[in-house]
Amino acid sequence: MRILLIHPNYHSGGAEIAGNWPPAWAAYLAGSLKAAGFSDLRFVDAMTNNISDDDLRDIIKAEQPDIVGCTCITPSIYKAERVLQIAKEVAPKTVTVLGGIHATFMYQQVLTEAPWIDTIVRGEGEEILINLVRLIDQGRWPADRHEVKGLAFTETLAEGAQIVATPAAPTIKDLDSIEADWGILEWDKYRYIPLNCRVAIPNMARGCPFTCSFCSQWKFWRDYRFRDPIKVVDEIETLYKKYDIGFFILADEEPTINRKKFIQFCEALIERGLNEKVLWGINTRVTDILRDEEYLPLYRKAGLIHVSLGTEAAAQLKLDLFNKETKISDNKKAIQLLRDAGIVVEAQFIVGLENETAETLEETYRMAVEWGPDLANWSMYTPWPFTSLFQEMKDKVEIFDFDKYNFVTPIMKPNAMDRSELLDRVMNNYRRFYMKKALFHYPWAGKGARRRYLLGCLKAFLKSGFERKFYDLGKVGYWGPQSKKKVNFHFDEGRKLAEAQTSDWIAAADTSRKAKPLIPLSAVSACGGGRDQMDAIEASGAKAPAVVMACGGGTEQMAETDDAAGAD
Ligand code: B12
Ligand code: SF4
Repeated sequence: MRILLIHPNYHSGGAEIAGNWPPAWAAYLAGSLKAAGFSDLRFVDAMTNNISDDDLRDIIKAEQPDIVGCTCITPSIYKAERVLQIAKEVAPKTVTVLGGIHATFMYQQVLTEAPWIDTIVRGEGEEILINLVRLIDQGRWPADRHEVKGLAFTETLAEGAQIVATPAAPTIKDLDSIEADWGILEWDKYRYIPLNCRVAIPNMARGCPFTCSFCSQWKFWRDYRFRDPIKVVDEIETLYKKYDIGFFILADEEPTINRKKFIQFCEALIERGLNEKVLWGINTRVTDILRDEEYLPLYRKAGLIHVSLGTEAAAQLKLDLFNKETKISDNKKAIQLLRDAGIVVEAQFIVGLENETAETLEETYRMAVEWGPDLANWSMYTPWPFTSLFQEMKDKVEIFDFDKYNFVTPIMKPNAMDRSELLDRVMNNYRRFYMKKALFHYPWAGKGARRRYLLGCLKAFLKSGFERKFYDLGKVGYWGPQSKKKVNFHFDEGRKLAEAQTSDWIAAADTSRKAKPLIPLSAVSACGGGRDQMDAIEASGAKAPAVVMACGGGTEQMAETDDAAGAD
């Protein structure tokens, strides 16, 4: 049974300007497949190696795999569909499998527009893929495919073709049962420009207990689960000793929510001396930083150098729309605390909703200067069709060309300006912010790792600026304010929206919560869980929280409890 996993060759000038990143999905799936006895496996990273369709065709032809598995997020969906089309053309007997978030929720549309895809794996891939591969190995594909949970496929019946989804598979409760096989990656390709070293993306926790309205992640992973922090440190030790990584980011949505485990993780890194060898970064929430003020020096000592904070907005109204349940004043405080602890802090703003104006964009710049983060990031609001915010505003979305759903292309047109004006103003914020930082901040930011890191980030920015990759500026033809009238986003306006399939998914999530109902309600509410979660909890018959706090920092947070849902 020969399996070929492929990461599609999709690029957009956002986070990837910091270097080449190893696709974690492939390592985690490969580890599980090998543990189940399927070791004839190869991985092709078409993105990092910038592999053309023709070259990919030759590779697949030479391999003649039994199964080709490809990943997709929303923006890479068309590239992923093309990868599997090529696979089908050159190896017609191969079973083509697509996984990842976009296909999970948009399987109807994907299977309709790409009928060469034999099946979609919905949700977390490890267990479902093993079940699928076993079925194929036993010669029971496609006859018994209904028996595998978590699949979607097209079935040809007498009445015609019909798209079928089998019941959603349960989430993987014991994340420690998964061991990544990082050995399938070509390690010398994965370099992090700011530190000029190899980079990895291990995964410590899956899911998020919050329900921000613009975000798809909490919905995708359903319940929140955490690995044994010591096992994660073992993995990092291997990544350091065997693959020579010098930096990693945790792939997690929110690794700090369980403070007790996060502290164990930090202490184990220190005990093993890994903190002296490897620096790392995380995404997290403002509320956790405020809660953990006293632990920030420990986090820094453990090697944490970069925290990307979901500050999201400069206006409280917008935070409320996002169901973020944080306060503007919290943002400033969290940034200051991180900087005081010697940690590089990045503030993220989401811009480009329909009510964005020149003034609101200016306000985000003013806030970025006033709050004083080391790095700031203005992401274009991207209406993932499976999010609650999208459901509320879908009448106003005009562009369904998912290739451009990438945080750097303005998908929404604000009422008060056109898209190129929006891009220009965002660039104006970047120019002013980083000019100030480059001249007055980074060169004087002490002597240690923080300064080195910041100068490295500046190098990555400059490199992508010169190459015109930053924000896809080269592709859209933006050369500065004078060129804004000529900008062309190359939208394919012929693309139409199809409904996302989330209802069975939400029902499955609710069921899994019912099975393990004791989400510490104080934690959920204290950290900003919205109605969706609360409904699930109430439906489960659990007791409602006595106090619903607007933002984090409650004494009963998950950090203090081990039997919290997702705490282990
Ligand atoms: C690390 C990361 C990156 C890295 C590395 C990407 C890479 N090479 O893999 C970098 C920095 C390059 C990056 C870039 C971008 N990213 Co990014 N990234 C992430 C992050 C933080 C973690 C992803 C990860 O590794 N997760 C861990 C693995 C194990 O999970 P997974 O990939 O989902 O895989 C599991 C399942 O999906 C499934 N599965 C996945 N693929 C397959 C395939 C098969 C065959 C099967 C069976 C199963 C399966 O099984 C896996 C194991 O359970 C996520 C946010 C998050 N916390 O998840 C955003 C995220 C994936 N990124 C996102 C985006 C939009 C982008 C960019 C477009 C942004 C930009 N303009 O720079 C680019 C696109 C780059 C590209 N071509 O893929 C969005 C996607 C949203 C969406 N709805 O599509 C996310 C979710 C962030 C967000 N806030 O919304 N990203
Ligand atoms: S905190 Fe909000 S934005 Fe971050 S992963 Fe959770 S739901 Fe998404």
